[in-house]
Amino acid sequence: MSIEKIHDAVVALDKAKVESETQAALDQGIAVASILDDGLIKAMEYIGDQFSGGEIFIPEMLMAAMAMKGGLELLKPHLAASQTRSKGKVVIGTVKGDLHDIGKNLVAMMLEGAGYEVIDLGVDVDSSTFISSAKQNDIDVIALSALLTTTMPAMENTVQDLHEAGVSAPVIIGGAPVSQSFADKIGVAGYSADAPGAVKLANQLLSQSRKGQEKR
Ligand code: B1M
Repeated sequence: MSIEKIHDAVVALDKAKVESETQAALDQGIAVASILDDGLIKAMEYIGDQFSGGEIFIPEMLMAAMAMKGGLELLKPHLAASQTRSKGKVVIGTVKGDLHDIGKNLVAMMLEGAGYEVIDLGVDVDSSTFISSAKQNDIDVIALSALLTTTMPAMENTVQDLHEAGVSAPVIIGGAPVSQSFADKIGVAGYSADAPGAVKLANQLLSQSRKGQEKR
């Protein structure tokens, strides 16, 4: 069946096969939501678990993410047409002064693969850009990345500036020099050491905020 072939092609890190099998599934009239949930996203969850378990490493995860992105590109027009609702909106960027983007890109891809609408502000992003994007786009989660110890203060400043600007969306952080204790110190909603963990964090935060809204 095409869905299994899509799943297996992502796990095999084969972007061309993901694209051809996704196109075949679309041509067969298989539901877009099923291709996304049971094919691409399920495969990325498997990849994420393998990464967390130390069975695969960053190059494989990056290749899987790129393979999945190939399939996602084919689904995008259909997702818009069928008005499939996104899980939520995340704005992501690497903080001011920091040009590293490979990990941030991985997090963005994994979030997209998990069903989020991701606004990627790129690298060297100042706090005012995060603030305006969060305000203009009704953002659910703000994800900050830093790879340099020298840009950790920029992360802290961004969090302070968001707070002072009245942006209430939860902030999550990650990147090699960042830790849970730093997250606690700067008062953000969560820290993740890796991309699959960032997806889990976003899922948790959104389900908490929806439960809070239902109680009201
Ligand atoms: Co630079 N660099 N670099 N670098 N670079 C490091 C980070 C460094 C550790 C190398 C070293 O010295 N051993 C060091 C930092 C030392 C420190 O601060 N403690 C360093 C330095 C010093 C520098 C420069 C200052 C070098 C110089 O010019 N003298 C300079 C700074 C430029 C700047 O940013 N202003 C610089 C430049 C560069 C390049 C441009 C050459 C290039 C970046 C290319 C690019 O990104 N497009 C580069 C690279 C490639 C690296 C290393 C080798 C690899 C980083 C990487 O992509 N890792 C790095 C050494 C290393 O990490 N071993 C190094 C793979 C990536 C998938 O992992 O980004 O950690 P990572 O992402 C992970 C997690 O951290 C997490 O999930 C990802 C995947 O699971 N994560 C998040 C990341 N962001 C998240 C956000 C979240 C959640 C999780 O949101 C919630």
